[in-house]
Amino acid sequence: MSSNAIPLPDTDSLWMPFTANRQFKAAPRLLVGASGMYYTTHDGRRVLDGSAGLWCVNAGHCRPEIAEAIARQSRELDYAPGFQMGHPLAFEAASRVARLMPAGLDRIFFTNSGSESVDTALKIALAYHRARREPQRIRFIGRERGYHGVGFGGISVGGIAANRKPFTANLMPGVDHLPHTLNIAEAAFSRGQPAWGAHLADELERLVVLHDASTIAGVIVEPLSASAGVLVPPRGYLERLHAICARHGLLLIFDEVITAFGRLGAATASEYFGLTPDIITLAKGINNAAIPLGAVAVKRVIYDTVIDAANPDSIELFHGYTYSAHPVAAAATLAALDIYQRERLFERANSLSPKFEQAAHALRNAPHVRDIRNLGLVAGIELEPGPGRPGSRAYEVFLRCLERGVLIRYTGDTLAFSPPLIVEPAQIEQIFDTVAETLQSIG
Ligand code: PXG
Repeated sequence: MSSNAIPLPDTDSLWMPFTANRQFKAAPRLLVGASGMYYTTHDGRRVLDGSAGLWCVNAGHCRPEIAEAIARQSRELDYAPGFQMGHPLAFEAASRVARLMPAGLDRIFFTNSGSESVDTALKIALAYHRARREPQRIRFIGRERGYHGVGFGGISVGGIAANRKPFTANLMPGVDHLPHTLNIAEAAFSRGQPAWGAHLADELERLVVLHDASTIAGVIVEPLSASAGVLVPPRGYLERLHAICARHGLLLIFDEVITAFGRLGAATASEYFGLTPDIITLAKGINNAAIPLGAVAVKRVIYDTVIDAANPDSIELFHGYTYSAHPVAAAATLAALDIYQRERLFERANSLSPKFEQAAHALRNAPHVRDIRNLGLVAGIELEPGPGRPGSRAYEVFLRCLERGVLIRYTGDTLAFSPPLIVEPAQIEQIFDTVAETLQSIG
């Protein structure tokens, strides 16, 4: 421990999320500061952030403009009720977010997280079909290995077995799943979108036959599935899903909690792929993760249909959160979107992505590497499972990289990379060189 180490707090009371609590508390790893591309650890070390926090700090850490906007707003109007009252920044933030969405998705509902955005999107889909007098459209189609947060709606349409298993008896009814698109035998080491796998979208057609289109409300997928190990959509796959949804009147929901706000080099993955879904879920990068906020962008026709179905003086959608469009979160959003625009960070991500791809794939022959997948400023390196439990080797790599000054993520046996969009080419090298050295060093 260096001389500027900070004493460790008592760790007993906190029940940590998605963490092996006993393992962590036996050897805590604390972050106490951040700036730009770097974190500072409790023992005074600077660590390069290879994961943008949890895929969310797209403009880099502790941006003064965002901090000032938050401070100013906290002094001026700390909180305003969002039910039957409004405040200007809520409307301004909605307009600004809408401008970044594909044409037509210009109605914005604010939440506080990605999980809430997903549950909100599912409710809006159901409300829409009710409003257009097809209330029997109640089913949703998700996808294996999909991650849509941790609400009951999200884990029901999600396809990560561990997140569902303890709750299987309580999941939302009427959900079916598409197969996931990862096939290492067919598509190992694909650069960008794999050529193999578009036909997997036709499974949706099969599910439509099975359940009948008239019972299905919508389909929800991550355009690029991040949390379950960086699953890049095969070329043509999303286009086919889109066409099948359109043919049968199913709402297509893109969960862009990770992919929106520049991760793939465009404002949204929808824009990147040239597709317009019906609903997009947002969070994380929406305000550079400076304060919790999520949002759902919907096509105007969906909003109009739900609104027009109610009496003019009635609440149209019985849904919302105490903190929907919290003034401080809205102020942070405006400041973050200004930075994205001023610094052209989405374009920057786009122009860095060939370099990022090349640096990731340079590890192709490193020990234990089974597959490498990438798109935009996202990469996944899947390792051969270690001799211990699944994920034990990836955990060891994560720990050793942290010791070497680079923070990465891992999920199962896959290492995941998603640096802030301000990353410099030399830092991209540093991230992957550190992983390469680490892989050489472990047994
Ligand atoms: N949808 C998607 C696509 C996500 O990636 C959520 C919904 C839920 O968001 P909230 O804000 O409720 O957590 C997410 C969250 C990881 C990791 O390392 C990914 C997420 C969260 C934490 C860790 O893969 N994604």
